[in-house]
Amino acid sequence: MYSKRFEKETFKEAVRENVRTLYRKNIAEASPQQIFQAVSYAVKDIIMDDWIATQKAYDEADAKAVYYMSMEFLMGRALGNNLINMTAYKEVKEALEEMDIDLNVVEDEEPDAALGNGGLGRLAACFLDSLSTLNYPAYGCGIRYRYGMFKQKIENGYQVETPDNWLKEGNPFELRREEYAKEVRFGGNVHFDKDPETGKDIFVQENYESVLAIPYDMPIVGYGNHVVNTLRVWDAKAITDFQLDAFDRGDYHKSVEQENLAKLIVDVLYPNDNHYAGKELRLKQQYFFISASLQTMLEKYKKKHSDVRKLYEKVAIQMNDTHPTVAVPELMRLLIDQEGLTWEEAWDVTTKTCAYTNHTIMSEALEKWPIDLFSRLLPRIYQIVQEIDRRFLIEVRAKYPGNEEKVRKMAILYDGQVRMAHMAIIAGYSVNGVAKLHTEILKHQELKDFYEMMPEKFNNKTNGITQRRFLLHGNQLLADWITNKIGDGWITDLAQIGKLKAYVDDEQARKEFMEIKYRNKVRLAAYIKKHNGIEVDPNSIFDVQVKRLHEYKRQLLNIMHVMYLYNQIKEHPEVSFYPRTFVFGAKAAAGYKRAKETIKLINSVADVVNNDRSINGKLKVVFIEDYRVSNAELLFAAADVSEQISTASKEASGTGNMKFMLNGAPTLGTMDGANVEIVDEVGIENAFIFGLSSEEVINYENHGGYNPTEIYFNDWEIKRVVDQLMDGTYANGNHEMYKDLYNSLLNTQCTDRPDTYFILKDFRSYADAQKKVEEAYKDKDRWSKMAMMNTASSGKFTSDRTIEEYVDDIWKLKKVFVKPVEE
Ligand code: 26W
Repeated sequence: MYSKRFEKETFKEAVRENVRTLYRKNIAEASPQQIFQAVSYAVKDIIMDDWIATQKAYDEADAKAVYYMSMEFLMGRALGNNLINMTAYKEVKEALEEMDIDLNVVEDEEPDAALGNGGLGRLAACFLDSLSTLNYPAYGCGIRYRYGMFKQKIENGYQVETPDNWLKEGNPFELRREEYAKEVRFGGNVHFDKDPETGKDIFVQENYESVLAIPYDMPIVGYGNHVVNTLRVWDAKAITDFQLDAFDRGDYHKSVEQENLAKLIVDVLYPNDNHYAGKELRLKQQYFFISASLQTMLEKYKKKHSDVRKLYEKVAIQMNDTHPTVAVPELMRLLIDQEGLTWEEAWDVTTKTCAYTNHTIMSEALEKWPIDLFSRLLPRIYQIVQEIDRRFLIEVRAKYPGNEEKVRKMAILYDGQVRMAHMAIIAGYSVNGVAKLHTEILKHQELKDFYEMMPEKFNNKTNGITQRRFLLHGNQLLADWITNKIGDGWITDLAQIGKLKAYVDDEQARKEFMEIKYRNKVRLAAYIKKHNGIEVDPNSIFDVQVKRLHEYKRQLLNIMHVMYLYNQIKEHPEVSFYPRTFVFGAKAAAGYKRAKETIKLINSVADVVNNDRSINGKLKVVFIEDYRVSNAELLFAAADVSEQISTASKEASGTGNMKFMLNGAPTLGTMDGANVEIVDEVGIENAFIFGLSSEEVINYENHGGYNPTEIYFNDWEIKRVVDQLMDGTYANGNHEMYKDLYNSLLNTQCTDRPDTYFILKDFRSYADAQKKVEEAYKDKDRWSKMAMMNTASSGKFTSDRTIEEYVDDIWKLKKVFVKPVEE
């Protein structure tokens, strides 16, 4: 039982009362959405005591806290997860059943909070879950986008984006906190002056535009420990006439301008993943939430402490990729201009407070702001960046005398641009990659110069995922079964899942394990039937690739292999073939042409294959529309095979790979990102590994690429598939539809190298690995052992482990315990 107040009857009464006061209805009259709202308000009410108690405990302990700064928090739905972490899920389910309400239906009424694109945003969400569960004081700081990640519709095989109006019905879990609003200033000019009162030198910003930042708080409930941390996301509002300086009062133009800026600034999440577009509004978003968050952090610190020079004793700031890096100069500004510290004092504080995580080596993802834009928008911040750069380059020249090449390579300001990654590394006291391989590539390739100059900053923190959402909530059948076998310790200590290894040779246990997989496949099959109108056979192999659509993730390799299998089945119907269902789910950035073409290709192949009666349903292809956290939970639970087929070296870590593993799906993948560590844990015999190694890829890249035409002309089956992109087979006779994809593989007319992602190069080895998957699956005993070994070996990949490492090596936090409120 969660707390004394959590009596079933009291809860039921609260739901009834909420329906009555919110909608003037009774339960029978209320719509499912109204029930969702009423239930959620009742749940929030119960959370509230612990939320207050937690913040009070932090205050009393005066504990150090981490501020996790992120442009993205891909939270998904809150209701089910909150109930899980309150350890009240089953009781609430029962209570609602007694009122004739199905909790699953209620949960489905909640829109996903999709304030993120993919891996980086979901990682932030898993981290918050772990921080609360592990009793660490933490604040997530981000933006309350009016529109989150777009909704994806598939029309005639094409992706169509529609706005994600997730706040339409109101968000029952958030708290608007108008009284903690902060002003953020953009543009204008700065001049140097003397303070009329103190006579000290000061910087005065004039003719700026102001926006008011309004915080909304969302509770982050820890598992069974009464800790509730806060995710604070900022909304923007114009400064009203009343709040304008006397000088500006009644300036109509100015107030309209400010109104417009405010509306725009938090309007929408940029839906680019791993692609920097250099939009001015994005820089505004970054400065907006960083300035508001840092002002709040400082104010909170100063309530208890008078010496801001010791800020780092109570605060760690983690920058989730370069997106929040403007935190470095903004903290300097606050410390110097507002708190009166010297440059040296402020630099000492900043460089002991800020730490940076790198999530990608894709060069097109690097944030480099044009200096003219940056300095116009943030004039005072730009001055500070210049000074950071000037002082850093003195150090570089001292260390490498006469080496101006080094200076060019390492400077923050170069070639008319502000290089945010360089600033993050120079100012951060820690720089971490997100999987072992990724960190090694950072140290020895991408960030080599920085590693040589400051090796002590570099460290690895292999990513993780929360088993509370991705097993306990997403796969309740398996969760119960595991608890039955080994107890429930795994929920907060995933290493214990290793105890399942004792059952791998137990035939009965394996039968039960596979029976649960089957039931989850039936659940997914029903979802597919409902959403796609396609019948899939739960006895077929469910082979799943779900992740953002990107060339380096190679969905194209997967679908071309499906085309290859289809050719073989058509040609040799007599050859035995184990039925296979290929499931895809992926959003493409709206302007990413090749990615969108790939979605169309997948859907076209699906149309042809699914409607070809001659193949007896041996092959099915399904594209899951609008892949997001909520349907991801169903997909992981139901997968037999986890497709993790990125070009080696390109996927920093991957976290979907871990979610599949946890749910008992062996990895079919390259030696990339965290796949390497998955193989370390589960054993190479329990995975299907193929393709070039990262060294081989990097070596080719350093020597002008490779020649795909050779493969094309020497492997007729590959040639046939490539030609089918151009012969209209999957385009109703249209020869142009996939021309761009075809060209990306073979054509050197395009200025870049052909097949930069080594699709043809890895094709044969992928097809061979796929053949091995089929062989392994046919052997039920062998497969069930493999599947179970994956679940049993997934202990390392909990975000609880990752967070403990961040705490030990970077943040240095202490646990704070919260006493439950008794009545
Ligand atoms: C500026 C545009 C932009 C937007 C998002 C650039 C880069 C990003 C992210 C860094 C992309 C991302 O989500 N990266 C993923 O981060 C995960 C968490 O660490 C890793 O598991 C994935 O491998 C990595 O692709």
